[in-house]
Parts: sequence; C-alpha cells; structure tokens
Amino acid sequence: MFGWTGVFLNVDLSKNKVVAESYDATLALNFIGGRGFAAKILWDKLKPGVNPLSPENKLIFAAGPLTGFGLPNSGKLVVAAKSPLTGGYGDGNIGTSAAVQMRTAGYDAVIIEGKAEAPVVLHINDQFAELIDAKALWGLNSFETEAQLKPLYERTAGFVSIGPAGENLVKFATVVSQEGRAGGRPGMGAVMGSKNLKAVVFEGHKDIPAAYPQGLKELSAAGYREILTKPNFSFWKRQGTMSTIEWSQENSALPTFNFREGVFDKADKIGGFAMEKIKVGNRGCPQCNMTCGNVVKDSERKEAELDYENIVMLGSNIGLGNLRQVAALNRVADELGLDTISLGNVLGFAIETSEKNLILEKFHWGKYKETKDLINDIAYRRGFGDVLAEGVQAAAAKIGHGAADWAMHVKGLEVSAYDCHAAPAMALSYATSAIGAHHKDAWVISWEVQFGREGYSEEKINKVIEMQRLRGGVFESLTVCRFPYAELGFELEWYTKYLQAATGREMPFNSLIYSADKTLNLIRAFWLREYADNWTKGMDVPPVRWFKDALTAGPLKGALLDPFKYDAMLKKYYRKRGWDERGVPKKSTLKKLGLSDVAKQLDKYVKLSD
Ligand code: PTT
Ligand code: SF4
Repeated sequence: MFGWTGVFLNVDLSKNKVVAESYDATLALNFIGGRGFAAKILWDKLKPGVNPLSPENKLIFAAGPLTGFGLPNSGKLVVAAKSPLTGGYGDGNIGTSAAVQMRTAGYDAVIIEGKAEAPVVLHINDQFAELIDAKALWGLNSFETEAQLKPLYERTAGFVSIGPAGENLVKFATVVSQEGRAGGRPGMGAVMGSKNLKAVVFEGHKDIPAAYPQGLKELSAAGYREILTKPNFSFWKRQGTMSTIEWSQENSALPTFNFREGVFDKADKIGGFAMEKIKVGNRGCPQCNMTCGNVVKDSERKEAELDYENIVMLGSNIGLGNLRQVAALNRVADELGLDTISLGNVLGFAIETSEKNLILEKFHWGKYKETKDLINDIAYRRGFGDVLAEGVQAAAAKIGHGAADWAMHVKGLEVSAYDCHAAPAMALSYATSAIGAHHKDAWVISWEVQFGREGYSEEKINKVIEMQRLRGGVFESLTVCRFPYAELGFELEWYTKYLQAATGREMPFNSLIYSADKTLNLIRAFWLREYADNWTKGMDVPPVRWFKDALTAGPLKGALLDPFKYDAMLKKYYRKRGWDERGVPKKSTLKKLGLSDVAKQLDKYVKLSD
C-alpha cells in the first residue's frame, strides 16, 4: 500500500503486551483514516455496554493517509474512545508532532486497552515499544509532564499527556500536547487516566511509502505557497479564530451568562483587537504556515494560547471581561487537562443555579479568583467541584429542582461557543453531531446569518448534511486541519491531488463523501447499539433553554427556537439521511453504504425498518 502504513499497533496495558497488526487496503479505502478508523475499530472490537472507564474501553490515536508527508496543515490526529461523558462515540482532534511521529514510526493507529497496574508512560520508537514507570509524573500537570519527558527523548519526539483532571477521571478531561494543544472533548483524558496512562511518547524514523514522492513534494510546496496568497492570510495570522468574538457579538451569537444572552457588554475587551494589543507571538500545529495559536502573557505572567472557543466559554459565558484573566483560566485548564468548552459550561451552570438558589454554594459572574479555585476543585474533585466534574447533564440531574433547564448540552456533551436562540440550522447541527453538541461537524452559523436566520427551510437541512459530510466526515478522516479550506478558501481539489500522489489512487471527492457517510452512519449505529431501548428522538434535540428562555438583550431580544418547527426540521433531516422517525438508519440505507453487516448486528439492539 502507498500512503497508508497498513499497520495498527495494539497495546494491552494489563498484559504488558504490544502487537503490530496489518490491515488490508479495503479498510483503508472504505474508512480513509482518523475518525473513520476509530469508528470502525470501536464498532468491530468494543463489546457493547462496556464501562468507558473500565480497562475494556479502547483508546485510539488515529491519523489519515496525508499525515507525516509534510503537507500543509496535516500534523493532526484523532483521539477516540467510548465516552465517559456521553456513553456514546467520543473523539477529538489534536495538532501535534505525535501525529507525525506515529506515522513515521510505521502506524496509522495505536489502539490501547487494559489498565496498567501503576502509572506508566508508553514509549513507541518505530517497532520498539515499552512501558515506563511514571509514578514520579503522576500528579504533575500536562505542561510539567511534557517538560520532564522532553529531555529524555529525541528532539523530534511527539508527546501526548494528561493532567490531574484526567488522573481524577473528570468526565470532560482532555488529552494535551505541546503546551496548549488539546483534544478529546468528551473525556478522552479520563479514559487515558482510567488506564493509568500518563503519557505517550512517539518517535518515528521511517519514510512513509508514497506512490509519487517527488510529485508529493512539489504539490506540498505549491500548497504552502498558495496559502500565502490567500487574501485573508495576514489577518488570520494576526487574529486566528479570535476575530469571531466580534462577529458573534455583532450577530447576537456570543454565549453570555450561561447562554442566557447572545451579547456581552465587555465583548470588545476580550475580542480579537483587544488580544492583538497584548499578543506576544504565534504558535501552531506542526507542518502549518498559518500558526493560529495567539500567545499572550496572562494575568499570572505566564504564556497562554488563545482561541475563540476558550475565550468565549471562560469569558463572556461566565461574565468575565478581563482578557488577561480569561487567558489565565485558559492556561489553568490546559495545565490541568480540562476541556475549556465543557468547563465554561459547567461554570456558567454553577453560577446560574447558585443565582437561582437551586444550590447552597455561592458562585458569582465575572469573579476571577473564585472561578480559578472552582476550576481546581473540579480537576481535583473537591466539594461542589466533584459534582461539576461529572459534566453538566449529570450535575443537573443530581441537583434536581428544574436545574436541567439551565444545563446546556446535547447527549451529555456541553454546547460549544455559539448561541442558537436565533439559529435553527446551527441548533440542528449541534443536535445531530457525531459526538454531542460540538461545532466541528457542521459550523453553519455564519452561512445561516447570511442566508436568513428565521426559517427552518430545506436549504438549511441540506447545508447541515453537506457540512457534516465534509467537516465531520472528510476532514476528520483525513486528519488535516480544516482551517485553510474554511477560513482562507484553500480549494478542496488540493486534497484529492495530495491523495493521488500519496496513495497512487484516484479518490474523487464524491468517493470521499461516500466514505464520510459510511463513517457517520457507523457512528450513529455505535450510539444506537450502546443506548438500545433507551434511545429516543429527544437525544437529537438542542438544549431546552433555546426554546423556553428568550434573549433579554441585544438586537435579537425576544428570540427563541420554535419546538414544532424544529421537530418538523428534524423529521426532514432524518428522511434525507435515510433514517426512520426515531433517527435510526434504515436497513436499505446501511446496505447502500456497504454496511449490511452493521445492519444485521444493530437489528439485535434496535429493530431496524426496511
Ligand atoms: C476542539 C475544541 C476547540 S475547537 C477549542 S478552540 W477551536 C477548544 N480548545 C481547547 C484548548 O485549547 N484547551 C483546552 N484545555 N480545551 C480546549 N477545548 C476546546 O476544544 C485546534 C484548532 C481549532 S481551535 C479548531 S476550532 C479547529 N478544529 C479542528 C477540528 O476539529 N478538526 C480538524 N480537522 N481541523 C481542525 N482545525 C482547528 O484546530 P477537540 P488543536 Mg482541538 C488550547 O480538540 O476535542 O476536537 O475540540 O486541537 O490542535 O488545539 O487545534 O476555536
Ligand atoms: Fe493548527 Fe491553526 Fe495551523 Fe490549523 S491553522 S493546523 S489549527 S495552527
């Protein structure tokens, strides 16, 4: 095979056993890599009903066939497992040298199961792998962990690790790399912690076989040059994702006070232009010339890397309008290994339920020190922090008294940083995303604002499906960054050219979309197999607040989603997907996608219609 290494590495931490396993071209062509591989492995190899924090769960690091070739923005991998936060399929995407090193070590994926007796580091160096005692690292934060490991390995080595949140099984703990890249929102860090796995070190020295190595090199150089010519390039380097704060404010989509409002009176203090005034540099993922991580000095005089989601969820959503302080909370979250989106949600929820006297504890909007202490309590599971460490859905269930009305999540995963009181298509996107309420699968809100926000039209459903296939399917399976395409207009044809030169196969875009649909339906099947009789259509519905509690400020004051229109929209979405009225793929749909074997198995858990 060209492009793919054709090898997965299976690691059993309980048995201290490592086995390399070859797989065939059919798997590669059907599922491409990254999310596609992770979904297929979890479907085939994970026993249904397994406790996500038990040794049986499988933690997967998977890359796509372009990673490791030095192509633009290709230094990413997907980390996946059954999620302890949602009980369904979970994954995240991290830009890290670990992705490049995993592939040059000879592996398209590393699949980790079992549980080490005591904390360990997994070290992979080409065909050699070992488990190293990590008792001395346990308790360190993710930055300290990487700093301790770095001098022990080659300069090019790639690292992923967890902080105290992962060790303490916080349900939204992430995996962290390179002091500020983090991924695996639905608790992939907790899965790693449950296995006593503190870190993985990757060192690779092999050439990944390419069908046309010279052609690939030339295409790569041309791609980097093309990115530099894009009109938005220099502004992107200045602000990266941060300019979205001003955009969201202008369009009443900026989560504020736990999604109560879509505008924040201190938005200009935490936005892209405010950030530029204190910015000291850019950081980024490997093999990227867009380096969009904005580095600033935070209020504790440490360096923090700012992105839109982090700043909104730890800023406006908790009423904090001091950018250096928001940056400091962001840094603390990275060190502890907590997902900032879920964190901002549970904090906003805690403050709001306190304000409404649903809990005895007292928390307040915009209080830096109080919030920082609470974040630490969450990571170390102290006091009320222990309740919040379970995620907003579980916390609301524990509190009762209607607290669920203020819990912003879908299927247990907290909502990312776009308010949807007046964005039905974006709400549908959150509600039907592959992992719960995350924007990665279909970020349609800017299109929706342009197209017209009020309606629940067919075009909106089509747009959500188109973006889910492209972003959630193609980009997550290729594990290349979607920003060149989404933010600069880097043409999609580049990727088919790269694939041709790397794999030697013509893979036209419609074949990638077909494969994306296969993966997304397989992920749907995974959720259904796990939930079986407990699955309801209500799991594809956005948070109740957007239907019941209207915006009270800003130009869209009074805006709400309409539950009847949303329901009709969801039904049409199901039809277009080839799913029945419960949101369950029909046998004929799965057959068309070459997933008849999946249909046969799934039918035992949820009766399928023809
Ligand atoms: C992603 C989610 C996002 S999406 C952000 S900011 W964003 C938050 N980042 C966090 C962080 O940082 N620290 C932390 N402790 N928690 C965080 N949680 C949040 O996680 C990231 C970039 C960004 S910045 C985005 S949109 C794009 N995401 C991509 C994607 O998902 N797929 C893809 N093919 N390309 C992408 N390119 C962009 O990558 P999750 P990163 Mg991330 C500090 O993890 O679980 O996928 O959730 O990976 O390497 O930091 O790059 O405004
Ligand atoms: Fe990473 Fe940003 Fe570059 Fe994408 S654009 S690869 S997120 S640094």
